[in-house]
Amino acid sequence: MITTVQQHILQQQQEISEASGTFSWLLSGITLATKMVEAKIRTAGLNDVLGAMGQTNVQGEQQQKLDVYANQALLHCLGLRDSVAALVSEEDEEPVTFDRSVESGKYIIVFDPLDGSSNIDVNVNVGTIFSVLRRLPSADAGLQASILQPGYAQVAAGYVVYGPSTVLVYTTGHGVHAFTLDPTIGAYVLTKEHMKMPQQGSYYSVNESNAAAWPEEFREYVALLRAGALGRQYSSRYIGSLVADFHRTLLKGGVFLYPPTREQPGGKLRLLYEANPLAFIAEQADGMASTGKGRILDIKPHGIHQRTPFVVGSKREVEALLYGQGK
Ligand code: AHM
Ligand code: MG
Repeated sequence: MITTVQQHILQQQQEISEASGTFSWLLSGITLATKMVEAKIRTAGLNDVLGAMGQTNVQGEQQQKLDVYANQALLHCLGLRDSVAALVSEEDEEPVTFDRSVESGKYIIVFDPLDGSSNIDVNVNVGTIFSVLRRLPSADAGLQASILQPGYAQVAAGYVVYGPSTVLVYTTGHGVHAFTLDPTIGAYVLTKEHMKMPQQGSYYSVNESNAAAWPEEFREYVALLRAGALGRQYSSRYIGSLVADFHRTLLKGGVFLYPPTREQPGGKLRLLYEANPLAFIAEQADGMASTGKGRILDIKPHGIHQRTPFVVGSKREVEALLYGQGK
């Protein structure tokens, strides 16, 4: 018998403290939106959704038509759920907030609607990343305080990778589970439960064209991997879609890194909707996620679009960066 993601979340919900169906109803908003995005991507060359929108987003990046579509799909599908207090998107400068009481509007969803959008036009994998936070109960804690919680406070996180098949991976802090979209029935069906990242892998994944602009310790680290100092002969793999590079790292092990550069000393990737959710998943799968100095999930955010250096992957590789190769 198949298990759909909806059934799985309901089962998980009974095991965790969420007694009502609220949480599964909330996540069903995400799965619905990603199915809408999937349908658009699948036929991207046939309809007029490829290419740029002609405007830039809050990050100063060219918005692609599919970026805008994916953002609207998520805002629409989630905004209708009573349990949502705020939606925070890579594409919107400010959070979208809803006038709902603390009792009903219990959750905040933070998302990157279409990650890796530079890959859309060339038919390469893209993805959606999401993170769920609980609104802080205190009456005087404004929504901003609830949004800027450290990653360890996430109640759920996940992503969808739109690849040869469409795969959804999520955690609620009770393991990492993967579902594949079965297009014949339109449902995400359980394909891997309690996923674990290998303790060491054979791939490293980084945009090496930036090497001259990295801090010295990152250059030395990648040189060490190349030299086989961790007892493995590494190959490099870099898709340029974080979700796809992370998904491979989750399955095969190894390390993905986006170090700081001279131009971007704070790193390129965003903390709230890229690094935090993937760090939560990595740790749940026995992997690690770090800035190169400390744990991603411990960072106290100060802004919703804040960036961070990001190193994620198998324990062996991440520890080698943090503590040196002997560890
Ligand atoms: P995006 O959210 O605008 O798509 O940007 C994030 C992407 C990640 O998916 C990917 O890891 C990274 O940017 C690639 O950056 P670069 O082209 O500098 O290697
Ligand atoms: Mg992104």
